[in-house]
Amino acid sequence: MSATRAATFHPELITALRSARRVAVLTGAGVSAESGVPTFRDAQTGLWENFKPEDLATPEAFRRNPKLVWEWYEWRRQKVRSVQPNAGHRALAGMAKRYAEFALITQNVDGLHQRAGSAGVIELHGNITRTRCFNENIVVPEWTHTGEVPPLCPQCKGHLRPDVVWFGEDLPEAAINEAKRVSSACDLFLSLGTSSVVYPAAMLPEIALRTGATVVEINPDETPFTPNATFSLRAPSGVVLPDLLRAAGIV
Ligand code: BJW
Repeated sequence: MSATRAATFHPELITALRSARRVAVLTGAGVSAESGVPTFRDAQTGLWENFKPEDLATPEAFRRNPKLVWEWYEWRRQKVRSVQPNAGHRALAGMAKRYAEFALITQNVDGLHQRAGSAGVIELHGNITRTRCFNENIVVPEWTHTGEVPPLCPQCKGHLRPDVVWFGEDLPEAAINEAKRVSSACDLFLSLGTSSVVYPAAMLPEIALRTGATVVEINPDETPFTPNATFSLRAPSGVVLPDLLRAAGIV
């Protein structure tokens, strides 16, 4: 079966996977889609169909209506808790073991890479399972459940919020610096399941290209980055990534 599949991939792509020494991977919401997590721009279903993500994932939206924003994240937290990592997440965890230098950068806030066994994941946009104080900007692991929505910070009594990065907010400095470093030092870069429209994450494959890496995009749909990719595989990552790695003899 692998031999048949191998024929479907460009031989230079297989060679790039086999000869790479330093690999960087950027993932987006599409990688979790096959687990049943709605992608960011498809997330407006059910209760949330009347809201645009840009009206919910901003500090202004939280100031305007903290209850609405908290409840949107609570809905998403419950969704994430109810799903499992998929074959794409597991393929990346396996891939890490085969390269001397391997960095997994994610825009996802769902923690599914870690649950699939990936270590040292660079989280650019935070993690939905953590909570922080909106005023003090510190992670708050526990609070008293008084029924208040959003719950209140035990220290300052201000609102708690998810520990994620909203539009207009800075990314965690260590995470974005490390992401830029590994993107400029790699010889193979994979861009998986991202619409490539949100910056600064969208600049990472461009950095990798500029520094001479082979850049592979996997996405069922075309993105603004597609014309620049060295190879573009138009398919779901949970199917094509395991196939590709098997064809190259990586996993
Ligand atoms: C599959 C699939 C399958 C489906 N297999 N694939 C430079 C130029 C222009 C604007 C800016 C700029 N620099 C900064 C900005 C402003 C802004 C920005 O980028 N705006 C753009 C929208 C224009 N960026 C920021 O504000 C960032 N902060 C910042 O830069 O601070 C300094 C600064 C501020 C202001 C001005 C200038 C500088 C912060 C960005 C934070 C993003 N936060 C979010 C929310 C996180 C919390 C949460 O989850 O609620 O992060 S927004 C949302 O988008 C989320 C995602 O991580 C992110 C990326 O989305 P992603 O992952 O690509 O998902 P989708 O849904 O868009 O796409 C899914 C893809 O999967 C699709 O392509 C499908 O086809 C595909 N797919 N099934 C593979 N099975």
